[in-house]
Amino acid sequence: MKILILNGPNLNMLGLREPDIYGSQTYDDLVAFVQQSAQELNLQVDVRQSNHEGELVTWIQQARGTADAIVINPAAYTHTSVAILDALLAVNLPAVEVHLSNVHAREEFRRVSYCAMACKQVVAGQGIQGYRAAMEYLLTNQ
Ligand code: CA2
Repeated sequence: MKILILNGPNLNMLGLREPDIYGSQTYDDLVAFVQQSAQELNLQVDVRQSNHEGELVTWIQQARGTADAIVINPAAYTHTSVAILDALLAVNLPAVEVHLSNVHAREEFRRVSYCAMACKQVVAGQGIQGYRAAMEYLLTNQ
């Protein structure tokens, strides 16, 4: 099983600020953890990060025919992007949304997710472990 793992804006800044909310691990640590987990679960992963909404949309479109599922942390675009929602609906691949923090217990605007409308599951508040939980979910719900 091939999973495209997408990360949205500012996640490349992980570990540099707000460790109380997002943890002290860096984006490189996140990638290493995801790759290690994928190896253990016998999955193939392609892990990417972009600060640009259109680039994320293009990568989702390209997943059609090249990936079996998508794990996405759309970061701030979670709460604003109909374009990412539409791309996920268009490719119609099983998708899981991940958030490092518990978005349900933060500001009101973080409780709204457009992307979740196209996802089978939302994992929030588990830090980088949430990416592994999302991969496990997709493995057992193919
Ligand atoms: O909890 C999550 O994973 C979020 O997707 C992270 C986004 C935030 O906008 C979402 O509401 C929840 C923010 C990612 C930026 O992360 C930072 C990293 C270092 C310093 C500041 C922000």
